Amino acid sequence: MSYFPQVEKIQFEGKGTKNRFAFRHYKADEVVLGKPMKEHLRFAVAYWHTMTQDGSDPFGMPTNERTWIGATEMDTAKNRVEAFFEILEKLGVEYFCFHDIDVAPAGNSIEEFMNNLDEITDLIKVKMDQTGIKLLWNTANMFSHPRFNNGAGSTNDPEVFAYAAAQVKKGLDISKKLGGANYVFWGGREGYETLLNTDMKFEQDNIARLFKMSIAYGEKIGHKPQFLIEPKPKEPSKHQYDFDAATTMAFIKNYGLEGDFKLNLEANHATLAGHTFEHELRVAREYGALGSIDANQGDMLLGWDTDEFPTNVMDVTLAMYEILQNGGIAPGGVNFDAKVRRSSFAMEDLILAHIAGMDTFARGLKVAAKLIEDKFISDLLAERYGKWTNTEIGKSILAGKEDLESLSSYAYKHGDAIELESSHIEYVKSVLNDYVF
Ligand code: XUL
Ligand code: CO
Repeated sequence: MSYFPQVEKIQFEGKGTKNRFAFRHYKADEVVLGKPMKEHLRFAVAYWHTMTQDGSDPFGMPTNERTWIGATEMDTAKNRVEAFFEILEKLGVEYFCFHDIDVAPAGNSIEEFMNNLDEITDLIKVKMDQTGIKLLWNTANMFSHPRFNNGAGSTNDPEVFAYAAAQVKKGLDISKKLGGANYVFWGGREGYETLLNTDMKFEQDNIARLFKMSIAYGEKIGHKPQFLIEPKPKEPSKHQYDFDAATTMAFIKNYGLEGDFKLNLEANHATLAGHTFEHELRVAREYGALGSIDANQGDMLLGWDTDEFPTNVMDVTLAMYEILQNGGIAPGGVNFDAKVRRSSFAMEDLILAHIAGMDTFARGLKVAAKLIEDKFISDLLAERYGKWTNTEIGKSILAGKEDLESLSSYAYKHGDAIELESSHIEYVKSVLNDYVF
């Protein structure tokens, strides 16, 4: 049976099309900088927003019309698998991501939960084999259930830690079964409410302990996904330990995890941390730790994680520039960790929202590629830092030939003759506008 009988497979029709169910910019096989768009972008659909989100908010009841709700929770879970793969196939998206709890009901015991997971992921595997669609990453939801109210890896209760470990073990077993390319840890409750009752070092040591157990178990079962930590500064925790890319890199290095762990960066998490998305991508890229991205956008006027579908071409262009400069993000990808607005409650909005996100990324990719071809940004850098390579003093400092005394003599001799150059930032931004619009 079809859940979207009115929707055909989405085709590229170009900018002028009046067909809402068509790509205006995303052409999977169009070659950009020597690679087809689909290889640059490696789009993934997120199970939690697309299949389980009901449109409710703290002030209102569910709004979403969803035709896959069945007689029992397991019926619903099975229907969702069918509907999910129909969405992926119709969009031409080749990857997906999920939390354990998104795909299978928790049941009344850990055994029931794990059995449900086995049954549903077997079904998912059949669909993957039939369609060639692949698992970008899975993860364990260690933040929704009340047992995790004081964290999972960072909990004050070793029994909760053991439960979290059981979920991660199962997550890795599933990752192996489905050939997952990455495995994500997002520590929604790995943080604190007040420092008054918190042993910060002990909690972070324990998070690292859980990560090391995960690396060891992956090695034991012969399955080595790229492990990813997803930073976020807050929400639901007041303070999350993996605050942003730089803080998370300090954690990774502090615990010697850099061989196995990279970052999964999310646009709305970046802005919640007071950074642009491109800042977070740049930090990770410079550490050689840019693993994957969660594509969405926040709202300037709201202070929380609104997880909107990305439609801002300027922001996405700057993000895609970082990704291209990184040489791509495979085995990571572009996962739409994004949800339709409460008032976009129709089934078809799920398709339209992904088309909007995919078209925005296609445009961002093409503009970023043009910026690289034209050397727009590299020329700016070469000019701005030019004095380091085209003056004697610049060359001499970089060659390690100077010290404080020699530079002090130089400054005394030349000090007041420094010729400063304007950065012409407004002009630069105006030219960037010409690329984007
Ligand atoms: C929450 C968030 C998560 C992670 C996976 O803000 O982004 O959905 O992506 O746990
Ligand atoms: Co996310």
